[in-house]
Amino acid sequence: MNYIELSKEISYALRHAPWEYELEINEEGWVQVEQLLDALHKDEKWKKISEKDLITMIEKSEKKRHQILNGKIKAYYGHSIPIRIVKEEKMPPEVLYHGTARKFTNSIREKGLLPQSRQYVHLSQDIETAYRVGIRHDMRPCILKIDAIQAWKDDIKFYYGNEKVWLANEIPSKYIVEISC
Ligand code: HQG
Repeated sequence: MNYIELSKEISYALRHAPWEYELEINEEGWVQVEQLLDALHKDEKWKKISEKDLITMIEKSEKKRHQILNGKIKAYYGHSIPIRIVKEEKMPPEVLYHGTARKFTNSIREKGLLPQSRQYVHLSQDIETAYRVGIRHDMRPCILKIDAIQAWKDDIKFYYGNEKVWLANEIPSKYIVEISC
């Protein structure tokens, strides 16, 4: 079983295209596991997939991307679908990080961090996580340091993704206190 490929397909379905799989997704991003399995079974490749495989996929993943609870599955973050996924508002840690490409930094300095094609800006709990996010865009990524607690005190809302990932609607540039490339 190729769990990485399975995880990518499930992320695609839950974050970006539930309608392609005829999934009913609720406002927190939950989908019935049975519905997802039925959709996957239509593909020869995933014909034998069971809920147990989904659980193994989650256990084996190097990142916490999906959760299964009470017969439902959701993606913790990353959504781009038009229906707004409601996330839990939470006080952020003092500092958060964001890894990005060198070519984006001028625009980010000017406009702040914007969600672009996703519903939320994605922030990282630590520098190492931010580096891994950034390297997807640039082999020598830039790490932005965000004064999250000041932003929060100024009424910018933060939402919990998982223990490494925080979300925000946007981060105005005045809270980006350091950019190291
Ligand atoms: C950039 C993956 C120009 C932003 C990751 C980023 C993460 C701007 C890119 C999660 C900008 C969007 C999300 C502005 C932001 N001007 N560029 N004003 N504001 N940007 O992929 O945060 O492995 O949509 O810096 O690890 O890179 O899939 O977001 O470079 O956790 O589970 O616009 O997805 O998780 O890129 O990644 P993305 P992201 P998975």
